[in-house]
Amino acid sequence: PTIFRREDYTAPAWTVPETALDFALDPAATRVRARLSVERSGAHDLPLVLDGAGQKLLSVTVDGIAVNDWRIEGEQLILPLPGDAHLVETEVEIAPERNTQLMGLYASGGNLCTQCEAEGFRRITYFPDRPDVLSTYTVRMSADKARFPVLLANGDPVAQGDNDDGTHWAEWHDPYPKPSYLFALVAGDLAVNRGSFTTRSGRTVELGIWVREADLAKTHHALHALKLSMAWDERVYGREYDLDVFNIVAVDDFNFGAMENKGLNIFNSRYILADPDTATDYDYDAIAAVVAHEYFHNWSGNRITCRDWFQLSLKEGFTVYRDQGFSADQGSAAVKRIEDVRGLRAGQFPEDASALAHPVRPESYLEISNFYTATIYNKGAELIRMMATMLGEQRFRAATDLYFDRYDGTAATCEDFVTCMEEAGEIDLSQFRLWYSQAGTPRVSVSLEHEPGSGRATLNLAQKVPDTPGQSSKQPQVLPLKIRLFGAETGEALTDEQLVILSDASASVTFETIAERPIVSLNRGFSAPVVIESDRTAADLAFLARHDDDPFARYEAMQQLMLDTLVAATIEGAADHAAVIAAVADTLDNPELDPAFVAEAVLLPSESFIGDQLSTVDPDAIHAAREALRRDLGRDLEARWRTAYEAGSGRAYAYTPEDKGRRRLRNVALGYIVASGADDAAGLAYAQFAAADNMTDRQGALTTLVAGHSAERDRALGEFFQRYAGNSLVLDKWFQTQALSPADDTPALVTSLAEHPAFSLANPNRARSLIGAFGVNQRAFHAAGGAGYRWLADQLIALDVLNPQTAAKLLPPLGRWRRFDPTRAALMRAELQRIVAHPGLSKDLFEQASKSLE
Ligand code: B3K
Ligand code: ZN
Repeated sequence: PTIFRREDYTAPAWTVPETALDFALDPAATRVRARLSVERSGAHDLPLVLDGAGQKLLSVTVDGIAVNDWRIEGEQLILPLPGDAHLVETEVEIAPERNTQLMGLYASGGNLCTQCEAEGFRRITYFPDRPDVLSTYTVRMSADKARFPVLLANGDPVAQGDNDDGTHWAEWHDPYPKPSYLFALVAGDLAVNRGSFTTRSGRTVELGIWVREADLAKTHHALHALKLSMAWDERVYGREYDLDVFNIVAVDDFNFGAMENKGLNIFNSRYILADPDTATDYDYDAIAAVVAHEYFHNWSGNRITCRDWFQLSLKEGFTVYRDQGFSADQGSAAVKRIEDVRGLRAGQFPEDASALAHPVRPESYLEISNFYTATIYNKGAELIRMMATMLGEQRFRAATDLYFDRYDGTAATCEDFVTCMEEAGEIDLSQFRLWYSQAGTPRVSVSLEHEPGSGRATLNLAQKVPDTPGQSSKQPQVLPLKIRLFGAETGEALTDEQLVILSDASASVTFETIAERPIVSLNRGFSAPVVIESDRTAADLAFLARHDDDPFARYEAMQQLMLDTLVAATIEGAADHAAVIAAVADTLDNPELDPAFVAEAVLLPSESFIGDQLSTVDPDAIHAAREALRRDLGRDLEARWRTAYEAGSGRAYAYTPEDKGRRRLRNVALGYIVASGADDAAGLAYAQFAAADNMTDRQGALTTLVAGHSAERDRALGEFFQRYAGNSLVLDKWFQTQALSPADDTPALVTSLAEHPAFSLANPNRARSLIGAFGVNQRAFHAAGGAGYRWLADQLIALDVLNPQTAAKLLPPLGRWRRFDPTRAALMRAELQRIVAHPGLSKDLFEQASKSLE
């Protein structure tokens, strides 16, 4: 397969200022006529090259005359053209109902919809399918009126009408030039929840959320979130919406979360539909975040797009940073930061430590779909955050203003963005750019010395960026570390918060007039996405967990204390739990802390995060160590857990930050009560399950029950399935909860669930709910013998035939073989080899599996 390289970029030889598309829509056979006005760019005699894939080409004309001097090379249509400007028309036929990849035009639940990013447009029509060819689109659609009463496309509606054969038509026009990956259309039988938003300059935008009729009542949260997002982007970034309509359509079959098509976002229905009975607090938060994310792309992605796919983080990293800021403003910013860092550590750090590690701006790829990763998205967002920290709020805003102003209407690069940060921020970011080119998570070691006599304290810092595939002997990066010193005796802050920028391999910072022994609060707010190795003792960490004024640092001290204990217990078979128990008790006893924060702070690090700290992951020892600590925390603090549980009980459901926090702490407390082994525990969990007036409490109780063995567990699983048999999003939770279970029967259960009549590989949400969840269940997936590895490989091979993109996304757990003992590693490698050798493998899965073997 062809390797695409960043260094090979060349500007397009032909531009396409205008595109007119005409669709005769039919699930079995859709005809697409494309009329492209093309212009030669610069002096050259290259032919016009149009990308295509999987379609039947019916005709080609140039300036209205049929031609036959074109040829197909690979999947491209090569057309020599004599002049500098022509009108090129093609007609093709495609079959949406046979499109199981869900890229291009496809059918979902009887409706037709599109997904074009990154390279799906070429599955609809022949076109220069690359993000730096911007064109103005006019789209005409016709379809059977009874089956497809609603016809939507990008931009504004222009005209519509009925034909006398039972079909109807509609025409849409998008005045903003856009790349082909932002094209969208939807045809279907849909109902709409309408709203409107008045922009700060007084324009009225008509909003619509389109779903199947029965789901209309579940669209209010998403519509509200959309309005909040529109106002937030005006206030925080000065960005106003630019069309008269903004539509969102929810579909059940979707390869990822949602898509920011200009004026016509298409969403996975799990990020739109919510009511208290079917969606958890987590779902509500995620819906608001994804609605905001896609909306924010209108500026960071659509008005300014990417020059090539190596620049993907230009739009994704920045837009994630923007949606994180939005969510932080809706509730507790501290808890949001904790959640984001937990996500980074669960998803991106392991990627950076694996064979699939790649820089935020990659150098090469086989299949671009494989690069929609936590590194591009979440590490990319951390890069923006570091620049924002170094610039300060005002200069960062000036820099984003400059960026939006200078590059509006163009396809830009990461370099363009950084240059704006430098110019408006009056800062030199030459060395900072290494964050874009070097992969791997920097490790920072920290020690603090104190001379009581002179009152001098010295903080010693050293950094190392680990080797990653194809990259070794890396240069030191720019690490903005927020720090503060606290007095070990008084608990007082001894300094202000300082921003230390570590840019050398090592450096020291000195502090004078430090009378008492200082303890350092480090990387406050997680100001740099690094791993810290410090010489702080358990007592120091417990101290910070109690006294630090930065909530993130406080959480972090607690996590580090737990992690040190769990790592020791894993290696030595047992550890002293007293310090952790005392710190948790202290946190639970502190009336000033917000319950949402307490819930985060008392939660033990996940089994896989503990594994990430070890040179060789021992899943069984980790599980045993963590369960032992959970049991002791449950027993020793049982009265406190019951108090916390009661404090959160007896309230009617409301989705407010306060109630969310209470529910979260209550469910965490329930987990510890069950871990204590108390006789009434399963009964208590079942009672919560049965009485719950919302999905957060119902699923919380179910998760707790599923983690153990009891009659209540089986009863709850059965009732849950019956109650939600007709709701596929909730059934996903039923599969997922079982696949994530730490109980010892999970491998067997997952194998049988794959045979369940409600399971299907064709729906990506369902496939992910079982296969994806099992892959990240460290204990179950790595159960001795390798049956889990074999099962995953079988599923991926089967899924690859239908949907390569989704299959490839689920492969990484198998690629982590280097982190495990030789027996497990050999079993994992054998499955990767089996995948690579499978005939007819997609390049998506081939790239992931073959790179994982290297
Ligand atoms: N831009 C899309 C992701 C497309 C993924 C293509 N494999 C959604 C988003 O990031 O907003
Ligand atoms: Zn995005």
